Amino acid sequence: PQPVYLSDYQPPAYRVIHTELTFDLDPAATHVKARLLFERNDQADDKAPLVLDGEQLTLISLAIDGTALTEADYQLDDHGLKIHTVPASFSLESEVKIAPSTNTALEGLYQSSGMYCTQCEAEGFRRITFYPDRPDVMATFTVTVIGDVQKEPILLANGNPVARGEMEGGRHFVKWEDPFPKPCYLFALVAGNLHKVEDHFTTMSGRDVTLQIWVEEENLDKTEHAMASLKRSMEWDEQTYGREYDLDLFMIVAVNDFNMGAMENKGLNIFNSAAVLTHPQTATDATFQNVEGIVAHEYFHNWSGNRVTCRDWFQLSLKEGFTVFRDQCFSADTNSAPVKRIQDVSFFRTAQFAEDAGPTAHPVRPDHFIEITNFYTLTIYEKGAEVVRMLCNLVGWENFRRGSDAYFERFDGQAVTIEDFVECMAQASGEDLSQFMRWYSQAGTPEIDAYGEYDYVHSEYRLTLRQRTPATPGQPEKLPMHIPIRMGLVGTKSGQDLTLTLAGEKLGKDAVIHLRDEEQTFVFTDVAEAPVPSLLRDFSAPVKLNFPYSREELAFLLTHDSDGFNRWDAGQRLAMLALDDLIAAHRNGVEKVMDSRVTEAFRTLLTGSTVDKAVLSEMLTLPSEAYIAEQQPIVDVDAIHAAREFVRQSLALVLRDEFMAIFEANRTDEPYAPTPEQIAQRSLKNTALSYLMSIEDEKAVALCEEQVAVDHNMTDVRHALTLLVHSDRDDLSAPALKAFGEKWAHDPLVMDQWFTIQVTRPQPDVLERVQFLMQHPAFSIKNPNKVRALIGAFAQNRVNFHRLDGKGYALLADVVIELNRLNPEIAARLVTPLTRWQRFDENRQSLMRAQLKRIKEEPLSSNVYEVVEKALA
Ligand code: DPP
Ligand code: ZN
Repeated sequence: PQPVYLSDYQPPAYRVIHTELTFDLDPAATHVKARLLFERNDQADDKAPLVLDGEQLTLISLAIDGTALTEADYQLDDHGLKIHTVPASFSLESEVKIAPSTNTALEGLYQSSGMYCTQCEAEGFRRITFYPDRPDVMATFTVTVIGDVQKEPILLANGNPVARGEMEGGRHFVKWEDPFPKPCYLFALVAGNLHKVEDHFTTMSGRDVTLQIWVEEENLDKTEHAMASLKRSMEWDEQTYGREYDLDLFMIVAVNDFNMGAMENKGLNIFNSAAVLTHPQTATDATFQNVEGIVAHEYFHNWSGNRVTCRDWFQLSLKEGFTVFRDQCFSADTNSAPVKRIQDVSFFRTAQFAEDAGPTAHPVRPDHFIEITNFYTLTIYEKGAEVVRMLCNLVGWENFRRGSDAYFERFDGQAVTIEDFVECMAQASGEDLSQFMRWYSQAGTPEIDAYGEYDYVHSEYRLTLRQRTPATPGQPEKLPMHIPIRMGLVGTKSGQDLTLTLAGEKLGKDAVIHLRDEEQTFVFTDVAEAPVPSLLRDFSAPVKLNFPYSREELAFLLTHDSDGFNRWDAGQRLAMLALDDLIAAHRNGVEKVMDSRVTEAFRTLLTGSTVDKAVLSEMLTLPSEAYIAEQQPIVDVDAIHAAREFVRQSLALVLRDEFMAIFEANRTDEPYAPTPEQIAQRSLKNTALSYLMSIEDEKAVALCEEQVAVDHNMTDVRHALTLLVHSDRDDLSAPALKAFGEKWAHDPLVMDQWFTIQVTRPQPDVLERVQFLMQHPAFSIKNPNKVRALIGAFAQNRVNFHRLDGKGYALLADVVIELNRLNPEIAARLVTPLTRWQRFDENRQSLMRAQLKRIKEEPLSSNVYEVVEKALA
């Protein structure tokens, strides 16, 4: 497979003015007729051939302006069709045959639980018909769907239904019109025996929009939260960005087999059922919040993605980074803002930093790729969102909003680039953003070494910052980045933020300094007392910042920093220092000793804390094993696990009564509601229970059993069941797991949780469990959710996946090899943990590489090929 390059971009020679499609549905032989109105672009050569994409299509007929083409008129291969000569404007009629029932890749038109559905982003439409499958070709669509009256009573597509009727042989049709020009990746079709929940929203200009969520009948009671989230999103986008919905109908459909979380098809969003269905008995608080965020994300795409889309797939972050930033702000406004930020950053620093440091590292705007589905990454999405957040902070919200208004107005109905977006922000603010653009082109996480010095004599604080971005594949040399650092100086006597005066200018008590050079020194004057610097507040840039804090200084920031995020981060840094010592002790076979400063910090949090419950629960949570691993030069999975368990147990032994008091104080019999208050309370209570279970405290064991049995909500049940299963009390957990599995055998989303609970436990029987569960009737390798819940979750089980006999790696490779044939997109994603082999000891390195090589010997899809090739380069 050959890469495509951003620098090779050429505008299309022909544009599509209107697209008319007719689908005659059949599992093995769906006929798709297309009538496409083409016009040659002015700049194009009048001899330019018409090039259409098409894969896995059986061509039945082809005509231009009513005249059938013969084989001499065109050239057909596995990737498409080239028609040698065409007029300046013409209509192309084609008919093809496709087979939805055997489409296991879940791209294009396929079947899921008996219904038909589509996934076209990025390049799935070429599996539906011959078409210029690129986002810079935007057309209006008219779509007629013909199906069986009994099997497919519901026939949906984008836009508004304009006609429907009965046909011969028990068939019927519905015709849909989408008046907004769109690229074909936003096309959608759904057909099946679906049921709907309906609601309404009145837009800011007073238009009534009908809202529908379509599900299988048994899921009708699981749509309430998604509907409420949708209405809140619509209102938020009006109030925050002035964006109004544009069609009279907005539909969401839940499907069980889906590669992604959800898809923003115009007027017809298709969702993975895991990203839309909730019920207190079946979904956890985390799922409720996730659903809210994804519903918002897809809805927000209606403007940031659909009305204004990407010129080419290298610009993917233009819509994804911006839309993730928008959904993050929405969730922050709707829930606890500091907790949202803590959770996002905590995930980001673990997973995106790892990606940015690994063999598949790429810039927020990549400059080449083999397979675009491999680029729906944390870098494009989450780092892209961090870059937009920095832009927003750099220009200020009001300018950002004016820039965003200009962007939507100027480029409505167009396919544009990241420059177009940033240029709107530069114009709205007058800022020079040229150096800032490097965030889009340079891969890798910038590292900042900071050093500070207080001069008592002159009352000055000198802060020196030095930046360096490590080499990444294909980018050995990096230029300095423009890094905004929000900061304060916290007086060690007063415990208060001191006023910042820089070069004679008073900046207030919390300010942003701009690091642009490789090294810069900032001299703060009139600093009345010795300060501790609080740097990178609210994680103001996606960088690693090192400052030689003492443990006393971190304990001080933990209680005094005015920035909630940095208070949390000080606690994490303090815990990390203690963990580092314990990891070293474990490796050297020396007795482990708990750092009393950590214990005392926890005691203060548990007894005298004024922070709200949601934040408190985060502050009581230790860095994850994955995050700790990211901080080590060589990952020692066993030492990390042992050290972290030691800290948990030490804290639980000393602070048992305090944890128990927190648990008791936060129990409630209130009926379940996914409100921020209740979520915070449950989170805090369950965090306390986790500590108590780490020492298998008898009372805690009884409380877990009780919490599973009361079955008040899935958050509590799942948490308690997980604690039991992950403890050594198999006498209790085995019957509880069995009962749970039987009770929920009918609910695929709950069975996913049942799989995950079992294969994430630390006990050494997990590999055998995975093998056993792969034979379970609820498991199917063709369903991406099952693969993620069982195999994906196992690969996150650090002590078991990284077994020294290599069997964990071999199991993953086996599954990747099988999935490579069935669903290349999911296979390529699943292989990720093996690509991080450089981070481990030599023994594990060679075991992991051996499995990568074994995969590489297979006849590979371009998806898996690209990832494995990079990993072994
Ligand atoms: N469905 C994916 C998302 O919303 C791709 N657009 O991010
Ligand atoms: Zn998106």
